[in-house]
Amino acid sequence: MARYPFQTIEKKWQKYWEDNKTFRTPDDVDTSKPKFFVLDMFPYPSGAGLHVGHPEGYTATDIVARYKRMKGFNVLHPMGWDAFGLPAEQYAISTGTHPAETTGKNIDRFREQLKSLGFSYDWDREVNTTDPGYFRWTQWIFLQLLKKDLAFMAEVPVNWCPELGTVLAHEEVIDGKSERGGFPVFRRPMKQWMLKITEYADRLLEDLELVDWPYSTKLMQENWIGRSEGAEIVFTVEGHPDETIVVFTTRVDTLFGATYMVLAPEHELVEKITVPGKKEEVQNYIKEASRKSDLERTELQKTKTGVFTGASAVNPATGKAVPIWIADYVLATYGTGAIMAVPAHDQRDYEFAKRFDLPIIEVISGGDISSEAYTGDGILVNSSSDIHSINGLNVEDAQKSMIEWLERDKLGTKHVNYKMRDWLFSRQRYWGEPFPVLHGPDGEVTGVPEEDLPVELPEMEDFKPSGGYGADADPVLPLSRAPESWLTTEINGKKYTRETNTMPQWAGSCWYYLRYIDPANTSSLVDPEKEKYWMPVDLYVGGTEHSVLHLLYARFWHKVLYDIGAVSTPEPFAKLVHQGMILGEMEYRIFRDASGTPVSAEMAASDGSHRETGESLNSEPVAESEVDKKGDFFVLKEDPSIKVEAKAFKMSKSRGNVINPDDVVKGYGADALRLYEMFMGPLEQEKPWNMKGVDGVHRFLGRVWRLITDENSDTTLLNPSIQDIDPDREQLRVLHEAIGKVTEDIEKMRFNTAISAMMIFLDAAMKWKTLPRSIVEPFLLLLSPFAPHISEELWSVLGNDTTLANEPWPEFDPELVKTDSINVVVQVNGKKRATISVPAEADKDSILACAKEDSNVARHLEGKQIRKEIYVPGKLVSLVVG
Ligand code: ANZ
Repeated sequence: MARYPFQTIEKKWQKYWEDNKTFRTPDDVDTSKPKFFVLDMFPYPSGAGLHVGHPEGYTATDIVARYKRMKGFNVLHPMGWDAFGLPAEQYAISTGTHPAETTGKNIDRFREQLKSLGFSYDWDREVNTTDPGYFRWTQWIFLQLLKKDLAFMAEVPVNWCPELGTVLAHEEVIDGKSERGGFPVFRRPMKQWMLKITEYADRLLEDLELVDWPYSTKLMQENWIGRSEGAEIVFTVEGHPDETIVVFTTRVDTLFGATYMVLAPEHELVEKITVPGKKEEVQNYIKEASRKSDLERTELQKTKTGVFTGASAVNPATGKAVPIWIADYVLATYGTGAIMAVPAHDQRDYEFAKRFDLPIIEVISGGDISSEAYTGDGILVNSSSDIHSINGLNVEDAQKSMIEWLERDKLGTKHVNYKMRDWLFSRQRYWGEPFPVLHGPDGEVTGVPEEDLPVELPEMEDFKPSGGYGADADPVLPLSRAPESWLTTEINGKKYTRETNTMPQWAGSCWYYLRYIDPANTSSLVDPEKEKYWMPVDLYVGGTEHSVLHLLYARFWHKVLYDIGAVSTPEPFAKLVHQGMILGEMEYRIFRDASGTPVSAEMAASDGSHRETGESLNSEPVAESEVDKKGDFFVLKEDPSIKVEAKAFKMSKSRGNVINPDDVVKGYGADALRLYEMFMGPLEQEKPWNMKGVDGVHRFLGRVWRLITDENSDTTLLNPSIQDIDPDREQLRVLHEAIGKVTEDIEKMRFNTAISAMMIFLDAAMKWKTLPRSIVEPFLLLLSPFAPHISEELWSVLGNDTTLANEPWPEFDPELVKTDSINVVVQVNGKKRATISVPAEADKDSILACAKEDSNVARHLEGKQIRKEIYVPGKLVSLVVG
C-alpha cells in the first residue's frame, strides 16, 4: 500500500494552526457579517480518554465550521469540559488522589487527543465547569433561581442510591436503577433542593415549535413533560365530614360510571379513613407496595392487587356511596394520588373490578364490555340523576357539560396535569458546585451575596461520603466535614452555616454554550451585545442519550435567563442533530448441527434450535475473511448457500470490541479517521465499525496525494501533470458536479455522499494526462473541511504560502454541469428500437418528435395508432401502439 507522509503533515499543520491561531474568533468580530455558532456537546473528560463516538459528531460540526468560514461567516466553534461529577470522584476515592488532580490530567489528555484530530476549535474559549471563574456564574444563576422562588428546599420522597451514596433525579433513574452504574435505587423521604421546572412545563412544551430538532427528540420531551388535560373532582368521605378526596381524571364524562375509588398506598388519608377491622391488612399492603418500583407497580404488574379500607366516598354525580380501596396501580407521585375508578372504560380499573367483584357500569355506548373496558368514543348512557344529566351527549359535549356543572357547584375544576416532576437538584457528594446558600441560626435560608461568589470547594483530604450504604442509611455529607473556616461564616454577628449538598453534574452543562461567547467576562456571565450577536446556537450536535436530561434542563435555565433579561432568545439551540452510535466490528457466527454440518442461519430459531427438526444447534464465530456479502445477507465463502449470522454490538471493554481513536490516527492518520467516520453512513444512523473501510478512505487520500505530488521524486514536489492551462469543458463539468454535490451535501449534513462525490471527481481526474491548476485548487478546497491536513499540505505544494482555511468556498456554476447532448432510448411496445441523441435542454415534445422520426422507430410505427407516449426525462421514450 502506497502511503503518504500523514504523520509529519498532520503534526506540522496542527502546529501551524496553533501557532497562527488560525481558528481564533476575535472577541470583537465584524458584526455586519453573518454568524454561525456551531456547538458540540462538550465531553465529560473520563479517564478512558476519547472513544470513536466522540470524533463522529465532532468531525461533522468541524466540517460545517470550516465550510461556513470559507462561506464568509463569523464562526464560533468552541470546546470545553463537563468536568464535575461522580466518576471523577469515584476514581479519586479509589486511587486516593484529589478529583481536581485527576480531572486536570484527563482534560489534558482529551485536549491533546482532540488537537491530534485537527478540529478547528477556538481553544482560547475553552471552558471548564470545575473552574471557579466558570462556576461562579453557575452559582450566580442559582441565586437568580432562588430569588424567583424557583429553587426551594423540601422534604420529599427521593431516589436514594446507596451504592453511589447520593440521591438522583427522576431522569437519572431507569427501571428502578441508577442510569450510571445500574445500581438499585430506593424511594425514601429526604430534605432536598428542588428546582421548579414544572412552572415552565407549558413553555417547554409549546416552544418546541420554535426549534428545528429531530421529531423523535421533540416527542420524547413532550412525553416526558406529559401534559394531560382533565379535571379535579372532589369526593366527600362518609363519616369524615372534614375530609375530602380529590381525584384527577382525564375523563370527567365517565363520572356516572365511577363505582369505586382508589387511593395510592402512600396517600395521606389512608390511615385516617381505614376502619379498625382493616388496619392490619392495609398496613401489610402498604409495606409490600413500598418495596416495588413505579414500573413494577404499573407496566410490569400482571394481576392487580389491593385492599378495601372499609370506608366509602360519595359519587357527587349520583349521590351514591362508592367503596374506597387502596391499590398500588395508583401512584402517589401522579395527579393527586387518588382516582375515581371507571371499570367499564379504563382497562386497569376493569381488571381490578373483575378481580374484586366490583360493579361495572357502562356509561359510553358503542362498545362491548363483556371482556375488556371500552375506551372508544360513543354516546353517554346511564348518566342521569337528580343532580345532573348528560345522557345522549357525545364525549366532548359531555365533558363540557360536566366541567360547567362541577365548577358551578364547586365540586371540581378543570385541571392540567404533568408527568414531569420538579427537578431534584442536590447531591450528597464532594465533586460538584457548592450551593451559594447559607443557613441561619433560626433555620432561615439566604443566598450568598453575589459579590462573594464564587463559593469554592474547601480543601479536603477525605471527601468520601460516609454514614453507611444501606437503603435506610443516613448519609453524612462530605462537605459537612469541611474545616470550620469554610463551613461557617458570620454576618451581622450571627453565625451562618454553609449548605453542604452540592449541585448535580447537569448544572454546569445547562449554560456552558453562553460562556463560550464571552469566556473571560468577570462582571457578567455573558456580555449582552455579544450574546445578541451569537445566539441562538445555529447547530448543536450530540448523542440521543441527552434527549430529555441535558436538553430539557438547559432549555429550562435558558428560559429563566430569558425572563430576567440575561439572554435574548427564548430557545438556546435552533437546530439539533444527533449522531448515531458507532458499534463494534460486525461479528459473524455459523450454526452447526450435532454432526458438525453447517446450517444456514435462517433455519436457526431465536432459542438456538433448528426451526424444522427442533434439534439444538451449536454456533461458533467465523472470521470476516471467510464470509461474503450476498444481497442483504452474509454467506459462507466456501458454500454460499449457508447464511451466517452477522451482528454488531455496542463497543464495550467486556466484549473486547473497543476501537481506540489513537490507534487509528497512528496507523492511518487523523484525516483518514475523520473521513472514515463521515463515510460510514448517514450521520444520524447507527453503524458498525469496519477497519477495511478505514483502509479504503486512507487509500483514497493516498491517491489524492499522488494526483498532486510527483511520485518519482524523493521530496514533495508538484506533479508535472499539473499545469497553468485552461481546463476543457469536460474537466469543468466534472469539477462543478463535485462542487454542486459537496456544497449541497454539507448544507444538508449528508457527509457520506459528499465524500462519494469527491471520489467520483478523483476517478475522473486520475485519467487526465494534464491537470489544470484551476481544477485542482477548488477540489482541494472542497476536500479541506473533511481532511484538512492533507488539503493544507497539497495547497502549499501548489505554491500557496498561507492556510486555505479562509479561502472562499468554490462557487458552483450550474451552466457548467449541463451536458451538450444526452442519449435517450426509444422503445416501441417495450422493445428497444433506437437510441437517439438530443440536446440536453430539449423539451418533451421535441424529443418525442425526434424519436418518431428515427428510421427504425418509424418502421415500427408504420400503419399503427400510437395509444400511449411515455417520456422518462433524460432516459427513455416508450411508445405503445395498437
Ligand atoms: C377516570 C377515568 C375513566 C380515567 C376512564 C381514564 C379513563 P394520563 O392520561 O396519563 O394523565 N390516574 C390519575 N391519577 C393516577 C395515579 N396517581 N395513578 C394511576 N392512575 C392515575 O391519565 C390520567 C388518568 O389516569 C386519569 O383519568 C385516572 O383515570 C388515572 F374511562 O379517571 B381516569
